[in-house]
Parts: sequence; C-alpha cells; structure tokens
Amino acid sequence: MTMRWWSVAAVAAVVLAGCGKKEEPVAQPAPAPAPAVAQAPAPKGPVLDDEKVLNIYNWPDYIPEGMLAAFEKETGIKVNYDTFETNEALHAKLVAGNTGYDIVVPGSVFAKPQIEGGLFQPLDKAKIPNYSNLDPEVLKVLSRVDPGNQYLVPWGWSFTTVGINKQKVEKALGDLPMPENAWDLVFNPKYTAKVKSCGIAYLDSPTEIIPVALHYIGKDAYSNDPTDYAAAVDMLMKVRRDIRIFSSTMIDDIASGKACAVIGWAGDINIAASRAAETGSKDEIVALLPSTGALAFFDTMALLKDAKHPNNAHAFIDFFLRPENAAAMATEMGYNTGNAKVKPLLPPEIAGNPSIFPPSEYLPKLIQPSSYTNEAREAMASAYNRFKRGK
Ligand code: N2P
Repeated sequence: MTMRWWSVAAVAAVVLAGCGKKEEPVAQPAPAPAPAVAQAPAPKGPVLDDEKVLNIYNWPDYIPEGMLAAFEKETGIKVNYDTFETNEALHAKLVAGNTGYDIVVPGSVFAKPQIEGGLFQPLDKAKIPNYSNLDPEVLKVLSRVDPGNQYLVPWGWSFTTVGINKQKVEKALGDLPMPENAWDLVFNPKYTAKVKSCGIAYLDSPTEIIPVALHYIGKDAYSNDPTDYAAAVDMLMKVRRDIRIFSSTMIDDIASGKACAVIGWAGDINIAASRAAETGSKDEIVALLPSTGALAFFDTMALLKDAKHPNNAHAFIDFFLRPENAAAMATEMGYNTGNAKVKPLLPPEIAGNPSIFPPSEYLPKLIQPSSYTNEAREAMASAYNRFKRGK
C-alpha cells in the first residue's frame, strides 16, 4: 500500500479542528480515538512508493559526501546511484530505453530534445515544497530549454571555460604575457605551442568542445549549421597536435599535474583546486572568466517517464532543494545549484568565488543554454571525430 503521509496529516488536522469546537456533555464518555490522535505527533513527510528504492543516474564527482546517506536514513529509501561521463552516453542509454532509473541528470543541451522526445514526465510541484527555494532568475533561464519549467530541476549549474594551473602556465609562456582572452591559451597556436609543454587537456565530447570553438571563431555556439562546425574544426586542427589529453573530466589531470590548461567545467576545476591543495600543492588552480564569455550549462534532475519510484524521486528532489544541501554542493563540489536561500549559509570565500557565483556584471557574458537539432548533433559528432583523428 502506498503511504500517503500528507493525506493522513490533513485528516488528523480536520479531526482536531472538529474536536475543538465540540462541547461534549459532561456525562458522556469522551470519544476514544480523538485523544489518541491528538497526543500522537502529527505524521508528516513526503508521499513514498511501496518499494523503498530510488535509482539515480548522474555525473561523477557531483554529490557531497553523506548526502545520500542522510536521505536514506531519513526516509528508509535505498538509493542506487550510478554515473555516466558524457551527455552523449546518457542520451544513448535513454533512447535505448528500459534504463531502470528514476532520476537522470542531463545537461540542458540534451534535456530539451529529451523532453521533446517524450522521455520524461512532468514534475508534480505539490510534492516539491522546497521548489520555492529556487531562484526565479535561474528558472527563467532554464525555461529556454524547459518551457514553463515543467520537467527539470537544476542539480548544478556552471560554465564550460578555461582552467589553469597559474604558476605552470606562466612558466610555460615564458616572456609571452597571459592573453587577454583566456580561450587563446587552448585555441590559439601562438599560445598552445608554449602551453603544451605543461599539458593541455580538452573535455572529450562533441557538445562540450564544438560550442566553445564556435564561440571563439565568432559563430553562434548553438548554430545548427554544419558549415559552421567545419569552420570550428578548421580552427581546432591548427592546435590539434598540442592537445595532450582528451578526458571526460579533467579533475585529476590538472590536480595531479598532467595538464596545466584545460577546457573544463568551472565546478570541476574548483574540485581540482581543492584536491591539489589537499596534497599540499602551492600552485593556484583557477577557473577563468574569459573576457569573451563562457558557455553556461545546467545539469538538471528529470523524472523518467517509466520511473518505477516517482514518489521517492519527488521526495529526493525536495530533499536536494533544502538550502543546506545547496550549501554543501557549493562548498564541497564548487557548483551553484540555483538555490536562492544558499548564500547566508556559505563561508565568504565560497560565496565570493566568481567561478561558483559569477558576479552580476559577468552574467551577460555567459552564453545561455540552448540545444541542437538531432541532425545537427550528428553532424557535430562527425566534425568532432575528424578533429580528434587529426585529419
Ligand atoms: C561532474 C560535473 C558535470 C558537469 N563533476 C558537466 N555537466
């Protein structure tokens, strides 16, 4: 049987209200059930599914320590948590179907076609009271890919940018000053020829690299035109030999010193910075805010159409939206979650970190999320593979 705790609480409240108004004759015995209800703490909590299980599919290095255990302890729900490394991998799995997952966390660039493809079910906001903690501005941006904010709740948002080990890059550049536009470090042969000596790493996915390459050459990052992809690849080919690593995340590459300049997600670059600091490194690892802008992305919780545990999923989404969990995401993971109640809970160095909370004057430079047609994505993938092959 499905436990409907909210409904039980509502009935109890009605019973109590009724009792308060009634004036019972002294001789009559008090109705037995009423005091029992009155003395018991009002049951409250989310509606849960019969099977106390929740299956989540998310990106690696994206959840604060102890968050799942706290949810499991509070609800008795066992969470199975698997990870994927690229939007392309998640998408292929979703299209194949029967994943067994309840919640998946696609990036905004794929979430739009996934919504349109009927893979998700709309969320029941009545089961997500903490939805009201979300920043309306963030929801407005997200409505570009989820009109009416029906399907997606932000897990983390950040931007694809250039991350560097400052000391190593400065040393590699020698007499050459840091470029004004940070993208030059990874896209301009004049710089890559030098920076390659300490290692350049790129994210390994067409929809991570081609959009920022398009932006660098002055094209629309969300162009659906294959001739634009060809132009982006022409530019990329000039630096192909200087790229040491293609990686699904560059955290360990930059933290351990295999790379000194990366195209990565600001949040993951923040994680790399903390890991390097933990090992006693004095080098500064920083996610830069390039003068020409960076590519904003939103990773979003979505409820699969065939989810077997939709109530548990809503309960988890609501749990995640508590301000203290948003604070853990910012503090431990270096990611913004779009929670409007988070700032007072943060230490100043996190609240003031521009790679987690970009200053308002930088926001217009962040390229807002959008998506591509399925055909364009295929063309983009083959353009990207041509670049990777180097011919
Ligand atoms: C993984 C974060 C994923 C961000 N640490 C890119 N979607």
